Amino acid sequence: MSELVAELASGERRPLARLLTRIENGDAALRPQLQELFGAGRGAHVVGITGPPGSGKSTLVNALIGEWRRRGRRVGILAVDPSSPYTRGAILGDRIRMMEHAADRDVFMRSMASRGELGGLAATTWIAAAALDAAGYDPVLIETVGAGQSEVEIARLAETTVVVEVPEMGDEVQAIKAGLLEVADIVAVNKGDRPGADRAARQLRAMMSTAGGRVERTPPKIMVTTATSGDGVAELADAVEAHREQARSPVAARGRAANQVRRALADLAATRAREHPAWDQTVQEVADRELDPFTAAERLMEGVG
Ligand SMILES: Nc1nc2c(ncn2[C@@H]2O[C@H](COP(=O)(O)OP(=O)(O)OP(=O)(O)O)[C@@H](O)[C@H]2O)c(=O)[nH]1
Ligand SMILES: [Mg+2]
Repeated sequence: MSELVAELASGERRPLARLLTRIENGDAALRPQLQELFGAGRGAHVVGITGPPGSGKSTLVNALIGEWRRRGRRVGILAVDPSSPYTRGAILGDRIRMMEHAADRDVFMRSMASRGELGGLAATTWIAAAALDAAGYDPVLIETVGAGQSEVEIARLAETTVVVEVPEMGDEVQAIKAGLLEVADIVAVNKGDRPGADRAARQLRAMMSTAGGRVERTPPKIMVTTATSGDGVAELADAVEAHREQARSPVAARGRAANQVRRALADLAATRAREHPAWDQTVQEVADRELDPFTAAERLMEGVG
């Protein structure tokens, strides 16, 4: 066993924190160790928590941590912020909300921002999840702030994805349906203490059961939670655990693996193309409309294998 894996297995926090910093910084020296890092995984359940800003994701994560601690689990949390300089405040807020568990040695919380030049935030996140797994945390929760494309992508990497919504969805529903709900395994209609939560849940259920083009997918489970009081949180934890087996079916595992390889391939190709001696020249030719972007990409792919 290498030093890296042995350190993680020791259960000490400092080596894990150091490793996460290296992952976040895209430290190229880590690349040869990734095989070993992934091999050291203990099979943690990786759970994505996503949804629109302010829907209560962090509050719900905090409540879920409490629930899983009562069940004797060690919980790892990655709070991922794709637009970090912009939402520093949100992350600070997350920290404060999860402060309740700050002194708990069996809870490891870390905020991740996009800094790495090697691999995008999605890749960085799943490598970080592998590190938490190797360190013995299970489940590993990934909270993503916001509701854009990068969040959807990060959600796709998780084995189980919980989308946190609020009752007052109104006309947004159609727009949201196209994006986030597509990746949801479970939808938590949070702020269940507000009027209309049960109605919103019923509407979602009706909508999801008639949504076309998703025959190969089981419709998501729709639940109502109140993160602030804890109502529905144990049921949500149960639903997440129940989904674990489904997430590990050969078909689901293969789909996830394909996404990961595709993502890694795109990152790798982009990085290598930027190192290509013809990069500057080629980009300029595209800017000058002498070359189309596809031919340019093909040129830059030559000899990068
Ligand atoms: N009434 C009510 N308020 C809630 C509930 N859950 C969360 N909130 C409140 O909603 C606000 C936003 O909660 P957060 O947990 O920060 O939401 P978030 O989705 O993590 O927000 P971002 O990370 O900024 O996207 C806070 O003021 C919470 O106290 C709930 O179940 N009921
Ligand atoms: Mg949050």
